[in-house]
Amino acid sequence: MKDQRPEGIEQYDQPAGGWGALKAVAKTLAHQQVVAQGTMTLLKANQPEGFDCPGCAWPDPKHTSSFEFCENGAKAITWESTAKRSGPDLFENNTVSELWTWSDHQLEDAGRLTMPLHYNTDRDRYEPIEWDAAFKLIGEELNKLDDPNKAEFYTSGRASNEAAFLYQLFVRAFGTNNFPDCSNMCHEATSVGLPMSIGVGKGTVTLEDFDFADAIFSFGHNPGTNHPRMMTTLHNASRRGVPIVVFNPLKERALERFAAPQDPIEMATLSSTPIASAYHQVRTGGDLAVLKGMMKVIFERDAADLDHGGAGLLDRAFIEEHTDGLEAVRADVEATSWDQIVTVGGLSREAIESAASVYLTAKNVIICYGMGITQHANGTGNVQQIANLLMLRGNLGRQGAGIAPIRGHSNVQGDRTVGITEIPNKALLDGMERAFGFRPSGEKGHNAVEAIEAIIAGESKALICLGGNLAVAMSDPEATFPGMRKLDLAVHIATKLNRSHLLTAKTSLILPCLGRTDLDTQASGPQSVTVEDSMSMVHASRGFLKPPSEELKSEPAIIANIAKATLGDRYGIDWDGLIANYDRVRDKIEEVFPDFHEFNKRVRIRGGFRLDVAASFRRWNTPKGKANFLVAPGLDEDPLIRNPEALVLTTIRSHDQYNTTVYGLDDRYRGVFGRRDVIFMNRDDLAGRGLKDGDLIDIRGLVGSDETSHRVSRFTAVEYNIPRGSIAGYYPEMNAVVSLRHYDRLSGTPSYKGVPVTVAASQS
Ligand SMILES: Nc1nc2c(c(=O)[nH]1)N[C@H]1C(S)=C(S)[C@@H](COP(=O)(O)OP(=O)(O)OC[C@H]3O[C@@H](n4cnc5c(=O)[nH]c(N)nc54)[C@H](O)[C@@H]3O)O[C@H]1N2
Ligand SMILES: Nc1nc2c(c(=O)[nH]1)N[C@H]1C(S)=C(S)[C@@H](COP(=O)(O)OP(=O)(O)OC[C@H]3O[C@@H](n4cnc5c(=O)[nH]c(N)nc54)[C@H](O)[C@@H]3O)O[C@H]1N2
Ligand SMILES: [Mo]
Repeated sequence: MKDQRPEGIEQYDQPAGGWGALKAVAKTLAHQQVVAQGTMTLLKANQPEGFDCPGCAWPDPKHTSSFEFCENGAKAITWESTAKRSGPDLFENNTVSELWTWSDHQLEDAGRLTMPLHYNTDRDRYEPIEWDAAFKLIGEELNKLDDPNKAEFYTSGRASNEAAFLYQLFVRAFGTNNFPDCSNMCHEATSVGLPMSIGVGKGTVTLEDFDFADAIFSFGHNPGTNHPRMMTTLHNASRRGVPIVVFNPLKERALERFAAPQDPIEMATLSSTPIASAYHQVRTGGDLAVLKGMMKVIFERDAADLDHGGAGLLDRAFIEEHTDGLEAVRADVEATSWDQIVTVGGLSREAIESAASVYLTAKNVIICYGMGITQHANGTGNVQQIANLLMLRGNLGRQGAGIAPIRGHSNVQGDRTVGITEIPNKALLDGMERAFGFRPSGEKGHNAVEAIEAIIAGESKALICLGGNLAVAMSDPEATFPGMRKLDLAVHIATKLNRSHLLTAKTSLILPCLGRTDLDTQASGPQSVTVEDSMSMVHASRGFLKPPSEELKSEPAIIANIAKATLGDRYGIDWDGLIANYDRVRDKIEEVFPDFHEFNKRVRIRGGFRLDVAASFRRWNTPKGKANFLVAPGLDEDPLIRNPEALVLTTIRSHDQYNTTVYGLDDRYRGVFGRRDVIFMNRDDLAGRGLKDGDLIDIRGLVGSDETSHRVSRFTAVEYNIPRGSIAGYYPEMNAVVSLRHYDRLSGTPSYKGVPVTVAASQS
């Protein structure tokens, strides 16, 4: 009975999408007081003349010009174009200590920032400061450092190509490669893993490829919430009869059933379309086992086919001509027993065999994946096994087939393309020298975890953040927060207030910037910026709303001014000229990165253009010029998982949040309303600990912790359909149990989806 469930927990029986999604948008519009302007804004999202939705990085369908409805895109847009303001009164009436007690939701919900702010230590308040004074202060503080490597320059993936490019130019001219970015916490396992496999750290498919796929596999992503426009693609594929095989510990509603808000018949008849043809509830962290299991089946059936005089099931021509390393992978897979695979993967051998059958029956296969794959201690290994599986049957570099990492932030891929990387390669250094006449340092800089470690150790003294909420997004607030408070300089370029801004340093500044939806006017008139989506399409984005305050500057303008105040006329870079007309920034991008040839011309073509992804054409930019089959040894991501007391926690996004931005407290599709303090658990795991649905529990992380650290208390256990041994809770709250030292050694990606923990009845 419903009233026996914990408060706010209900069974959600509807399909994803449908009228529920339309109602949710109406509610968001009203809450942000943007009803009239809001609907107009929504109509311009992802349209040729409009702005790029700041929601996700899923590509726009080129051929349609009608409004593509997306509930969570609508939330992202209205959250930015809200009528609410964090003006001077807010900061005069509340000390930073008082603001600290506000929830993450309350901080951002106060509205758009309206003027530059400088922290007054004596009054414990942020106070207005003139822009010029702010820039001067930043320049002085940066120039006080005896080594440029003592500063960290963070980027969150909303920054446009133009902003990110100017930022890396400034930072490299300043003299460091310390570029921690959100990608380090997200798809870094892709950015590191895929170049080793296929010579490029990006996906190989285009949106059109989905029309030609014969089977689609989905590992560890939740498109109904995080990439809702992808549901149109999956919905169409399902209706064409394409099998969609899902691996996810949770039964995500949109991957089960989806009603397309665009589909008049489904809307009128309250019907929906099944999405997954098979749904495998893999154990958290069990993907490596499943992938090896599928390869094992393929090798076994291939051998049997050869024995019976067949031609085998592998694409031998492709393997021969294009790849290296198959035998080592075969040996690793053959040495892995079915017992191990079934135990670690949490799926039966039959289930894995049936998935392999779908794979073998399909001529063209696309494999999509998200954070369930990358945010593990063996995230890079996971990604590379996906590439292996595809290569066995030549499913790369041909129509309807390929690898599709589903990116996060709307321009996270573009930021990397235009130079936000702590490991600059020769092409980048050569390009910078060609375009600007100086050769930047080639020394490796800090990624996100390394930057935080250096800050905690007191080695790094200054932090500049181009967007984001680094302290809250990062693991281990117990270690991260006090570290941030030790800084000499903290600068945040932001649209809205968040907790990272409240971790004040000796000198702290908040610099308010324009968002995607705002009109950006510079000396030559209104400007467009450009972004790159998950499928390497580059296109323009132009905001049109009147900015929330006349004080706001664009991100490129803020960066150029910081650069001028810090560097003076070092290297003769004409910062004012560059920001007067962003075409000039794009000309420089083209000079540094030849792939952007005729950038200004091509970006003015409707729909933009695709950057060359060599692997899409079977050109492999690896040392041997071949795609590499790579071994990921073993199956367990962490020995602690073997601890009989341990459960593996995965940290997930609710339907009402954008990363650390919490729009609301509902997670509709999972049946959670009005709260986030819940942990999803299997019935047997509860019973085994003497617990039941609704009990208050304490959770303790086991990696790098002692009895008292990495603990959260008084969460409510919710009995849920999740495999035994796996539990799930919300990000960012659960970062408190994730150790900063727990990450993938190859890529540095924190293991947010594979945290060994213990759970017990609450002691407090
Ligand atoms: N509305 C909205 N849109 C977003 C975001 C947002 O927060 N809100 N964030 C953006 C960003 S930056 C990113 S990176 C993407 C994130 O998009 P996703 O990759 O979808 O991210 P998550 O919600 O973290 O969840 C991943 C899914 O993986 C599953 N999972 C967890 N552990 C495992 C595992 O071990 N194996 C497998 N196979 N599955 C597992 C979870 O059940 C969940 O369904 O979305 C982007 N878009
Ligand atoms: N436990 C756990 N931790 C995780 C994850 C997880 O799944 N589990 N996911 C990780 C992932 S995938 C990512 S990408 C990171 C996200 O890490 P971040 O990118 O650092 O975090 P966001 O929450 O996206 O940043 C939100 C802030 O960005 C600012 N902002 C919004 N729009 C703009 C803009 O247009 N310009 C500027 N300058 N600022 C803007 C606002 O001030 C807002 O408060 O978190 C990571 N952390
Ligand atoms: Mo992300």
